[in-house]
Amino acid sequence: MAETTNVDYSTKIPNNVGLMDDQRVLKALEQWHPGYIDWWMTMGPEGFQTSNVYLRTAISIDPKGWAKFDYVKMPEYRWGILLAPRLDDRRVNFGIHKGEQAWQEVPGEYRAMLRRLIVVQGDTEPASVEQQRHLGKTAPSLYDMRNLFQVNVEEGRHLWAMVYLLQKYFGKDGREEAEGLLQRRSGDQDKPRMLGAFNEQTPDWLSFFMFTFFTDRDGKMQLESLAQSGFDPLSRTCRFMLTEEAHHMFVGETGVGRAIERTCQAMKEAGIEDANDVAAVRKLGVIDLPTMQKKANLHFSLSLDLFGSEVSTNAANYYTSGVKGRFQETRIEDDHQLTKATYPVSKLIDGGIKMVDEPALTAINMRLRDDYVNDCAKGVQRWNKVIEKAGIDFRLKLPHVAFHRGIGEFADIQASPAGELLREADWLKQKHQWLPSKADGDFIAGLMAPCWERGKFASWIAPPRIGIDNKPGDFEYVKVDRA
Ligand code: BYC
Repeated sequence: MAETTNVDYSTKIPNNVGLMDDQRVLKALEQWHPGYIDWWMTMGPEGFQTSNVYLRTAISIDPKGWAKFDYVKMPEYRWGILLAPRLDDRRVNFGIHKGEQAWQEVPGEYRAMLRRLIVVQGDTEPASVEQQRHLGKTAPSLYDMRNLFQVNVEEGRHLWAMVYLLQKYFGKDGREEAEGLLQRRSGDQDKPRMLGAFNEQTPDWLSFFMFTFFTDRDGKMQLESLAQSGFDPLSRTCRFMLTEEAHHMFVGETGVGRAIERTCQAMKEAGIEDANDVAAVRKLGVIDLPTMQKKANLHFSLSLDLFGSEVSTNAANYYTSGVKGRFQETRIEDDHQLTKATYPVSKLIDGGIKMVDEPALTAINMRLRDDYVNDCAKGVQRWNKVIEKAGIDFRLKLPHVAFHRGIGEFADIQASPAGELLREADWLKQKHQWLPSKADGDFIAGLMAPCWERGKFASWIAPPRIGIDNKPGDFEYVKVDRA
């Protein structure tokens, strides 16, 4: 079966890449499969592997009807390999190869670079499943539990997507890398996941929602950039992943939005006007807005680190070679080679933060980060609308890009959320005003009581406006197997 819009379910691994006719890759993937299932059973959602979950599965790559919803036990989810349709006469759209036919095979000189990018991308997918594996037990509703598991199975599918590319295009080293992706573990001392944010914990549901809002949005930006790649199979893979990614950010944005809505509602009912009266608000069994701000500060800053250094020769090389582009590359009006262009970069100069023009090529990471910050800011505005509508005098704000950074220009300094540079001692004195403290974490943990009755929601979160797949409010999204 050749590459099609519909997915072939006759092989063990559903796909639209003609695996039946590609026995070498089919065998390699079938050999990788048991290790993957083993990983899923040990590192996937803990305690829910035998429950029936109302999940969407990709059955086509037709944008109008690509998924179907049904009850599935997660280990039986059909993780498939799906690439967006091949575009007629697609070209390399940037860099020194601009205008050439897009590559259907890996160019020898870019092999190491492409492999590295695919492995880094692949590594984040299982990492996030590992980070979230305990959350099912404290789900604030069956609706939220289902969304968590949907995100998890799709991250699993995204791992498959990268493993397919490794197995098909990178021979022996591809196979070794595919194994490595099942060996590393989030937060492990000896074999950690590759990028910083993916070794942090996701201890509670507010963190999960912040993660899917902020960190999955980095995923969106990176996938958009890789979707521009001159290496066509990578581009097509990322284009299809982006369809699924949209739901993950929806889960994050509406999750935080619903927590905010519930807090504002409880404050109004109790007649509390001062959002900063944390003790009074917490007594209502909801999460106070200042704590939400701290969580946002944490997840935003960790996610900024995922863009690498502001000035990066790696990024310039990826771009010049045509392997990784900019966000919405083809919509940008310039020469798409950037040999003479500059881009303003925020830098630390003479003890202050200043904007400096750098060659646009080396500033590719900075530009993508700017696009990301703008995208985040729009979501924060939507959260603020909820607070404003409730008539509460409080607004959430993204912290300065220099705040709490571990990678890049600001990794070695400390700055306040307003971007004011601080001495170490002042930072240590004040950091718990800006980042969640142990006490904040304990308070949130105390609220994380499971709420698994159909149509019911935990005290701290409002119900969604509409159900998944238009299901009614009391729909049993997960049939929890308590055996
Ligand atoms: N942690 O030149 P530099 C997602 C390393 S999320 C640790 O500044 P470059 C998802 C870097 O590797 C999206 N190390 O950076 C979300 C390099 O090491 P080497 C994932 C880091 O290379 C939620 C050195 O520092 N996809 O999909 O321009 C749930 C200097 O690097 C970090 C991608 O990231 C870090 N944060 O850019 C599930 C796309 N940052 O080479 C999924 C693929 C940098 O000297 N990756 N380093 O040993 C890339 O495009 C690039 O590798 C990066 C780094 C943007 C990550």
